[in-house]
This record gives sequence, structure tokens and C-alpha cells, in this order.
Amino acid sequence: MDLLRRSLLVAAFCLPLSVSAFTVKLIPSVTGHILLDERNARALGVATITTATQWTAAAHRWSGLPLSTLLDRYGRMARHVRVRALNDYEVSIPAEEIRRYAPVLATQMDSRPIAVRDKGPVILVWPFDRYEAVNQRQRYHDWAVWHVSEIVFQ
Ligand SMILES: Nc1nc2c(c(=O)[nH]1)N[C@H]1C(S)=C(S)[C@@H](COP(=O)(O)O)O[C@H]1N2
Ligand SMILES: [Mo]
Repeated sequence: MDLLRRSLLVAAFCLPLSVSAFTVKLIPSVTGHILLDERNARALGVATITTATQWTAAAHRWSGLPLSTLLDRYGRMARHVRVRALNDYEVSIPAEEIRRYAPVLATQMDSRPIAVRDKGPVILVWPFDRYEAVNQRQRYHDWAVWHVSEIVFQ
């Protein structure tokens, strides 16, 4: 019993607890900033895109909050959405592209949190396999930001 308890404790400490946790700084067009975390992101909605990507050859299920939901709620007047990453990568995406193709801020791949070493914990995934135009045009691949850390509505 004691041994079992001890090994459970060890197992708990070995779990990469930080893997599922994420915060994204959200900057609406008008007011201060909002921290998006697992709980408030999930409360806003979840969608899934099943697609291959440039970094995963096979198709996977990418789930998370659609960026268009945030746009509707916090950036209605915004014309561009700037998405920044932990590694200082940054892109500016026209709002109409986000409304048109509804990319998802994926926080799960095949129902599991995405480790930082696998480009997580938050990746902006586009429906590459659903639309030929999205798959063909380089800009959508460039806009597939991984390690997302900040979103600014402009
Ligand atoms: N955080 C972050 N996301 C990024 C990039 C990057 O350097 N950093 N590169 C972008 C580019 S230019 C492309 S084409 C795709 C795929 O890049 P990869 O093949 O290096 O994964 O990710 C995009 N997302
Ligand atoms: Mo790229």
C-alpha cells in the first residue's frame, strides 16, 4: 500500500504539468488586455480542424478556440489581427481571411495537449486539407503560427 502510494506520488511528479497550461495575451482594439487561458478559452467555444500540416505529414485533429470567435467578441472593428509567438515570430492577418477560413487556436492534437517541443501549447491551424486555396498559397502556411503568445486586434 505504502509502496503503491509512493509510486503514484512519483508518477504525479513525473507528469509534465506545465504542458497543458497556456496563457495567451489578448489585446482588444480598444481596452487593456485579457489573458486567455485554458478555462476561459474553452468557455468561448471549441472547434476541430482535421488536417495535415507542414510539420505533421499525416492528418490530425486540431481542437481549440476559433480565432474568428475572438475577433467577433473583442475585435469587431479590427482590420488586422497580429499574432505573435514565443520565439518572436509575428504575422499580421487580415480579419476577412480569419472570417473566411476560421483557423483554430489549437490547444489539443488528437485530444491531447500539445507540448512546447511539438510547437505547442497553442498553434494557429488553418483548414489546409479542406480548401485547395489554403493549401496552395504560401501565406496561409506562414500564418500557421505555432507557440502563439499574443494576439492583437488592430
Ligand atoms: N512561432 C513560429 N511560427 C511559425 C514560424 C516560426 O518561425 N515561428 N514559421 C512560419 C512559417 S514561415 C511556415 S511556412 C510554417 C511552417 O514552418 P515549419 O515548417 O518551420 O514548421 O510555420 C509558420 N509558423
Ligand atoms: Mo514559410
